[in-house]
Amino acid sequence: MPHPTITLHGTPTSGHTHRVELLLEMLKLPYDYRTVPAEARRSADFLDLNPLGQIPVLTDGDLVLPDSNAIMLYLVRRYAPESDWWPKTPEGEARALRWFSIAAGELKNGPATARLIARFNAPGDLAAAQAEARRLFAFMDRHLAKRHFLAANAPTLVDLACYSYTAHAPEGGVPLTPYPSLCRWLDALEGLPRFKPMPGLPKRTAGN
Ligand SMILES: N[C@@H](CCC(=O)N[C@@H](CS)C(=O)NCC(=O)O)C(=O)O
Repeated sequence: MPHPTITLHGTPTSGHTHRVELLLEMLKLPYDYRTVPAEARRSADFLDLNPLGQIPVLTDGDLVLPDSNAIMLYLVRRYAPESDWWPKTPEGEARALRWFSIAAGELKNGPATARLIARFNAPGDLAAAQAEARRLFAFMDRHLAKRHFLAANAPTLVDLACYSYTAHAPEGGVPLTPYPSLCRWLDALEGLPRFKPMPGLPKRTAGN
C-alpha cells in the first residue's frame, strides 16, 4: 500500500476528530494520525496549521485544512465525488448544510459542552449545556421518527457530524433513553461497515 498523503491531527476523545476518522475509515482512505494534546495546540507549529488552536486539522500533501465539517466535505468531494455522502441537488445540499450548522451550534453548545464540563472539568454552566442538549435531542427524536437519517434516505456527512457527541452525551449527564428514534439512528450508524467507536462509548441501557 502506498504511504498515505493524508494526516489527521486530533485526539482520540475529541468528537470533532472522531467524525473525520469515521469518514476516513468508511472511505477506506489510508492516513497517518498525529495526536495533538491540549497544550500542544498552543505551540507555534500547531498555530501555523490552525491559528484558532483547534483540532482537528487535516493535511493532504500541501493542503492544510482545519474544521471537521470542512474536512469531511473536502474528503468526499476529492475522493468519493460520486458517492451519496453529500447530496447533489440544491434542496438536498441545503438540508444537509442545516445539520452542519446544528453540529457546529446546538450540538457543540449542548451535549459536547456538557461532556467537556462533566468529564474533562472544563469551566462552564453544566445545567445550561444539559438543557440545550435535551432541547436538541427532543427535536432530533421527532425529526428521526419520520426518517432513517438526518438529511437524506441514506447516511450523509451530517449524520457522522452529529453522531459522536450525541452517542457520548451520557458522559455529560444527558441520558439518551427518552429518545427512542434518536437511539435507533445511533444504532444504524454503529451498524455501518467499518464503523469505529470513540473510546468509552456509553452503553445505551436504561438510565443512560
Ligand atoms: N469548528 C471546529 C471546532 C473544533 C473544536 O472545538 N475542537 C476542540 C477539541 S474537540 C478544540 O480543539 N478546542 C481548543 C482546545 O482544546 O484547545 C471544528 O468543527 O473542527
